[in-house]
Amino acid sequence: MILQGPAEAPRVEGDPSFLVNRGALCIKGWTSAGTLAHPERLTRPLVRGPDGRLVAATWDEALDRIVEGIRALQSLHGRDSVGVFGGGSLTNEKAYLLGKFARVALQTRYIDYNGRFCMSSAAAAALKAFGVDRGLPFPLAHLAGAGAILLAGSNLAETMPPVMQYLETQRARGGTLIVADPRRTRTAEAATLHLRLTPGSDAALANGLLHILIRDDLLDRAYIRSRTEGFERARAMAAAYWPGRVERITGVPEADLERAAHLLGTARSSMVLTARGPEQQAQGVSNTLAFINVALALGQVGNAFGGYGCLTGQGNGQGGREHGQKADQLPGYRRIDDPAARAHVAAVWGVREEDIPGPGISAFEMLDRLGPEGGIRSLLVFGSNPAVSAPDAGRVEKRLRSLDLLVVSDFFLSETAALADVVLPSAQWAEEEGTMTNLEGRVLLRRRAVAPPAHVRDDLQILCALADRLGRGRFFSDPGARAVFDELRRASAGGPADYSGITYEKLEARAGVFWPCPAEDHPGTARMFLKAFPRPGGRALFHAVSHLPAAEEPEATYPLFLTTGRVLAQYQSGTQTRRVPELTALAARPQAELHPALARRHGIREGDTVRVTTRRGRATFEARLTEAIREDTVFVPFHWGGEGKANALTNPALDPTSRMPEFKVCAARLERATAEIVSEGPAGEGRG
Ligand SMILES: Nc1nc2c(c(=O)[nH]1)N[C@H]1C(S)=C(S)[C@@H](COP(=O)(O)OP(=O)(O)OC[C@H]3O[C@@H](n4cnc5c(=O)[nH]c(N)nc54)[C@H](O)[C@@H]3O)O[C@H]1N2
Ligand SMILES: Nc1nc2c(c(=O)[nH]1)N[C@H]1C(S)=C(S)[C@@H](COP(=O)(O)OP(=O)(O)OC[C@H]3O[C@@H](n4cnc5c(=O)[nH]c(N)nc54)[C@H](O)[C@@H]3O)O[C@H]1N2
Ligand SMILES: [Mo]
Repeated sequence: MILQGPAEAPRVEGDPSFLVNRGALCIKGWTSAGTLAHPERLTRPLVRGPDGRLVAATWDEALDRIVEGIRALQSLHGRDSVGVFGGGSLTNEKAYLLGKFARVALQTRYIDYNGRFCMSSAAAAALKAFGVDRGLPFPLAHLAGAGAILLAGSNLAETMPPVMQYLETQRARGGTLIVADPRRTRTAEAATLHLRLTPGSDAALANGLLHILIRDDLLDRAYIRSRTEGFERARAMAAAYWPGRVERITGVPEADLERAAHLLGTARSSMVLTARGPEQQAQGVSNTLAFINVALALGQVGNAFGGYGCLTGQGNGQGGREHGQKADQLPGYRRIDDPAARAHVAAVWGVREEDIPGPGISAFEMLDRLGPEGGIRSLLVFGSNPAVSAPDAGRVEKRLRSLDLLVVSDFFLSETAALADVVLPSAQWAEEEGTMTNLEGRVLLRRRAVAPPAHVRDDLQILCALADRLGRGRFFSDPGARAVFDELRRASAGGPADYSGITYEKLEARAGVFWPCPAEDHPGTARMFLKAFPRPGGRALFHAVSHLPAAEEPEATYPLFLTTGRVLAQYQSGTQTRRVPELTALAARPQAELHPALARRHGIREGDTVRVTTRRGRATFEARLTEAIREDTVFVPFHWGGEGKANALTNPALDPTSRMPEFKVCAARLERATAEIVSEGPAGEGRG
């Protein structure tokens, strides 16, 4: 992206020479300057006064308040009484420094981040199957060369519009696209074949595809023999997923299943891509593994214009999951319980290995332990808005309110910041230098284009100032992003995500560098798995996966499936996009997508206010009638707080491995709301 014009009215344009998007931006990209000089921008620290209101304060007052609070809590309740919550929109430098801040300055084990709600299932599955997690192990542009693509639970026409150009080219070259989604999305409309599966039935669908590939001998047996292990167990499992049974579980007609398997099995190359649809489930890791099995059986992983990839969501959703803001992780994608990793990172940090805390707990588990009962009495939030985006958000909001000290760094007063004791105004994207690692594993340099408003600091400065006041300043000098990156390079050296050969100079000279890049004269690794997998023995591993029902299935009181996700013109918890007029003009209110037949049964017409209730809470939406959705399913976006907060409804059932919540499936009841019901009170208050 290129920013032009004076800081007051910068203009954002795509860069046609940039290899990832070839200049294409989505509407949120070209309106993104709207958040820079916005009238609601936070420009002073805010501190909660004795009367309970947030009032402007100096940086000294705000930082002192935080440090006094932390010291008091830690001396009374121990170091683990303070937790840290990060995000995948932070630069690599910030994510790295936040992890170090938690372990070295606060010396707490409790740190996790919003990527737990996003990438954790795909990450865990890729680690199990391939030994490493790099979202796309090949450049995005390779989609255009694929013979067949299976896109499972991704609506990239709305969530990553610039990618559509590659799918269009792929189709123009005779390629085919299969989309598995309970809704006929804009993405599904562009597909050769749409599999409109029942929410939560992905593992059955993938096993059904594997069954047909085996039955009809569409496998790559030489590849399976030479490059994989565990196939026999997966084959035995798939034997139980004959098409008729899979049709009963998934609702996908047998004929469509057969056609999908044959499109994949006979194409010149094939790709299987997953996104949050199958991943954000209590069976998210199994679902992803079942799709990986399909790509392995087709002999495609490591093949040109084929393979498996997950479509990472946030701007730095990849780098954000590599450098230590995850509870069990140290920089370079190292494990915090690995003695060698600890020793390496301790040496870079200049601390004793035994002083690095052990693993903490996952995002939702940590949020659920906030307050006196759970023992985490203070939380520092950098780059997330969990009051809106966490599952069972009513419960999470109660926990946030029970904290002794909540600190939020943000550039707007998000719903979470509005609950805080101290709010720190931070710089945003165009105002600071740093690196981001995109969905392809390509490390990119984000240049500073404009100066932040007066009195606003960036997160690196904030963390260093806090560390200094905590008496740990010698580990956190404030040398700026470039120096933090150089330290990150050393900390990542030799780890799975090795950045040691990447420098700012190299990033300035090129359109990014792919990791692993273990030496300065190394070109980076655009394509992975060409010859081997980073697993013992060098082979990829099949997993025998069975379909298990969703944690909560429809029954008499809650007879419908509820699923949640995104719309084009809003982003995440909406803190940024709900403030941009061009975007709110397109998506002003949260709408519930209902099939006309379902709406008729409930006496609901287009535009009516409807109430959706689950075991956790209720929320109200404007009805949008569409035949694109299954009759048994309601879809709501999660970009709003207040009465239209989708996460007042969602189920925090967690995947046993990734600890990913089940955002994509729960059981719900639908009613037409009367005016009285709408004005009854904030959503999520009524607990069913
Ligand atoms: N406009 C916009 N774009 C975004 C974002 C945004 O907030 N707004 N956020 C970014 C981020 S962080 C992310 S993670 C990505 C997410 O990108 P996507 O994964 O494309 O987005 P979602 O809308 O969450 O979910 C994708 C699809 O999963 C389907 N789905 C629901 N339940 C199931 C199921 O059980 N199985 C299957 N197979 N599919 C199911 C939904 O109908 C939906 O169409 O988008 C990124 N891009
Ligand atoms: N129901 C439901 N819930 C979901 C999902 C779903 O599909 N359904 N998807 C989940 C997914 S995939 C994700 S990624 C999460 C996202 O959920 P959140 O983490 O809540 O997402 P954002 O709205 O991006 O929140 C980022 C906040 O940090 C601020 N911010 C951005 N950049 C910076 C920075 O550099 N520094 C600081 N200090 N602040 C910054 C923004 O203004 C914003 O307030 O939501 C999850 N929740
Ligand atoms: Mo995400």
